[in-house]
Amino acid sequence: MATTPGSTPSAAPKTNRLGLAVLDYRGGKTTLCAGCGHNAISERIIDAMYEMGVQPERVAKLSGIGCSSKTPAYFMARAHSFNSVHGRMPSVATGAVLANRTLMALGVSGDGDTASIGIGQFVHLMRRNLPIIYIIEDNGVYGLTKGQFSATADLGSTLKTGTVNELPPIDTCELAISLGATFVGRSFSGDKRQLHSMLKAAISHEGTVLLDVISPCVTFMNEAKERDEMLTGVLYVNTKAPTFLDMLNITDDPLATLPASVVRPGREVLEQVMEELR
Ligand SMILES: Cc1ncc(C[n+]2csc(CCOP(=O)(O)OP(=O)(O)O)c2C)c(N)n1
Ligand code: SF4
Ligand SMILES: [Mg+2]
Repeated sequence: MATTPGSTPSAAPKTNRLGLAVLDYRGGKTTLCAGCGHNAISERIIDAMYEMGVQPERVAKLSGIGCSSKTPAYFMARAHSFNSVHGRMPSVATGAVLANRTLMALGVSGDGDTASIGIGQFVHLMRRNLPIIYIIEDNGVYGLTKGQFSATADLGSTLKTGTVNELPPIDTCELAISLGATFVGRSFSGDKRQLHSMLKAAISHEGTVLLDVISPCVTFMNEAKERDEMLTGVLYVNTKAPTFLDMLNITDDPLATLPASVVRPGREVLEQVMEELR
């Protein structure tokens, strides 16, 4: 290492097993409110991916619409990214993973994106055991559209405006377990240690991971939950279930790399199909 005479050599940056520094896992500067829980979750994702030595270019970040769904722009700039339509991330993620199983899918969604407009797509994703880490950044409100209650808001929780929620919440973890997700957990954006460990475990899991992360919206919500009232941690794990890729016997190679001779049926096959339809 080159040093100026009289100066002490500066320490080389710490790197992971790929020789990458934590800087290689960072993204753009956040535009979310100061103190938003979602920012803390992005930080934990950066740390966990760095420590696990995940190649950023192997990751596909997928999201819907919402403050939470904007966050993939704030971590892992070197990864692939697809910001989809409100509540429609699961179908985009399914297509991406089926087309290229070498990708590690990381879905980031909100409670509105998942449990309100997106509930139909969410339930079908959870029952397929598609390999994906699906994070719900759960604040009980539609933060991006200025704080309407979502379907996960606690009964009796209040907005800063004083409006009280009178509907019972959907428990996304309970739903995911009942539908067949194979790694289900709940954490809190402010619990650095727990969330960090759960993300690292999630990265190692093969199958659908659902992490519901309580993530306060400091701008619109008066928090009804407090950390001590919530049961957090990994709630369910099943490492034996076949993944959707196994069930469909999906080839190891990305579909886009397969030659026409493999993906296009020959004339005889087409003639046989036509014959069967006659
Ligand atoms: C089809 C459609 N309907 C409604 C909207 C308006 N909209 C944008 S974000 C959002 C809710 C986001 O809430 P959530 O997923 O909880 O994310 P947060 O902002 O709280 O992180 C809504 C209703 C939209 N963009 N598209
Ligand atoms: S409005 Fe709420 S959810 Fe959106 S960035 Fe601000 S604090 Fe976060
Ligand atoms: Mg929300």
